[in-house]
Amino acid sequence: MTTVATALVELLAEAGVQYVFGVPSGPWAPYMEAMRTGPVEFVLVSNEAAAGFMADVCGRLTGRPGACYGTFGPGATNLSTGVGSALLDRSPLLALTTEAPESMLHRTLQMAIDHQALFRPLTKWTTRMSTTNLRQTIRRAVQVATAEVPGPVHLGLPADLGRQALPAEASTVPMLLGQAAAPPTAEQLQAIADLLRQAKRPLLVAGLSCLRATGKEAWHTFVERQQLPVVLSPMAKGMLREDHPAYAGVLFHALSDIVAETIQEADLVLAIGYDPIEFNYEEWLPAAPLVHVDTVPADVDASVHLAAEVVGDIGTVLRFLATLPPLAHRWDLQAVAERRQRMFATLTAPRPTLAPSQVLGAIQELLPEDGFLTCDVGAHTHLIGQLWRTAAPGRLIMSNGWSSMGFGIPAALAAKLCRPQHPVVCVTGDGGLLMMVGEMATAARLGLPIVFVVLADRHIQLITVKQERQGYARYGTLLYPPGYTPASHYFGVPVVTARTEAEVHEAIAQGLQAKGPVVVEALVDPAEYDEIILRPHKPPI
Ligand SMILES: Cc1ncc(C[n+]2csc(CCOP(=O)(O)OP(=O)(O)O)c2C)c(N)n1
Repeated sequence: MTTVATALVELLAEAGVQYVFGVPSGPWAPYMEAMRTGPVEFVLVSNEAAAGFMADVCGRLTGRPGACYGTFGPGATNLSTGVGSALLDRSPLLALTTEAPESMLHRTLQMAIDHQALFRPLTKWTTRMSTTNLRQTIRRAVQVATAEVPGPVHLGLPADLGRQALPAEASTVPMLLGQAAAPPTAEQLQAIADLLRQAKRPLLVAGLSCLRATGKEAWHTFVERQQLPVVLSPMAKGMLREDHPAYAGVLFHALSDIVAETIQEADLVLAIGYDPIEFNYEEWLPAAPLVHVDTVPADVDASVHLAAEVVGDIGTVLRFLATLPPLAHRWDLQAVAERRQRMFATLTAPRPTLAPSQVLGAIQELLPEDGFLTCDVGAHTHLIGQLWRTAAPGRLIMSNGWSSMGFGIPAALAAKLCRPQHPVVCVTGDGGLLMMVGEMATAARLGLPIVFVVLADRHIQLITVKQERQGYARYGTLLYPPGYTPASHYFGVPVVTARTEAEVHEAIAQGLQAKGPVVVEALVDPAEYDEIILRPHKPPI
């Protein structure tokens, strides 16, 4: 007999789902059994928020929906933190939760809240499953989750559904991954070419949507031929190497005032795949017209002069741009190079005490180019966003749309599960570690060889910097009392404490050779953050 549980697991496998992450409950037992004997693996985590983050990262890396599970009420609310990441960082995801059975739907019930209401603002679609709609609902959910702009779908499973027999369905929606956006018209493409030709200093800006687009080779052809300065959003890192002559820097992150010097010289901004979820246009655009190319319209206020908007398939636009003959622009690439050098020199200036930039330098030296770096959210993210050299799009995994602390550790677990052949390093602040230290048990149990580098400065440092910039005293930001020494292991994951650059280097080198997870706790002095992060993105008006 086909039950709902066995059919659901088969449908997930058909959609390309390899893992379901979560914390089980009684009503989920039939699904666990279907996974134990079936084609999808269940991965127990310590907190459902991690399950959501892991599903998000699997979605990003595979283009197939990631999947996660949480039980009634608190399971679902925990899960919702990770589901929000898939929404604002744009990953296809299926969030499964146990809901009240039909008979108890409007009754008082232990743990139960309205999951449909909970997930409505966090998803592209939320619905409740039944035996009559299961197959077509899952197929439709996969289509919705993977269609541009990708995101999460919530599927509520009534508690008594799993063991029920599933009748055959006559007609079903096909299992299609989301369709690409429609190609733009020839007139729209020509309008971009005309504006580029008329401009003297057109600036190229690549954003998060580029990661999902085809046409990356065409993009490189275009950049090589035109040699126009390129600015990236943090999540688009890897679209151009940081040592490329046209590379001008990353928006929003450390020393963005130096990047702004180039931005301010532009007389046209061609923003490709730019998703304002990372940083609103008005925050950084110069007083110049904007050309917006994305799968959705630009979200701008009245201060922005939108000269052209091309809503559709980004790859088609990139392939068109690659055909343009060289433009006669007036950019001073020497000045761009000088700013780039100044920026990197400032970010790596020698420091008397162990600085986060030195720890990053050691990782950069030791992590091969095919490796993945995941990072958490904090002052260190601002440093990584500008300093880290990213070999290819997607190799630096961060959350800049949702920007949730606690993202980095589960992201690393998911990266290693989805890309077992590639080395994976995670960088997190100590605040982020505290949020997700339970997942060390998951890493240990799965035996995943990941190096977790903790930048231990004993504070939630980004907030101390913000307090000081606003003229307030430090308050409520100290994590540990003075005299803190790291533990020797977290749930069986060995911890190596590093106090100098040489110790950091040695510990990471050893960690990358290890057969299982390792934590390197680098006792850093966060002083450098004060000078390099949260810089102005525009000159004062
Ligand atoms: C879930 C969540 N809570 C709070 C914040 C606000 N926040 C952003 S960064 C930060 C501090 C992070 O501290 P830590 O992990 O130690 O990293 P550091 O800033 O020291 O690099 C906080 C509290 C957030 N982004 N996400």
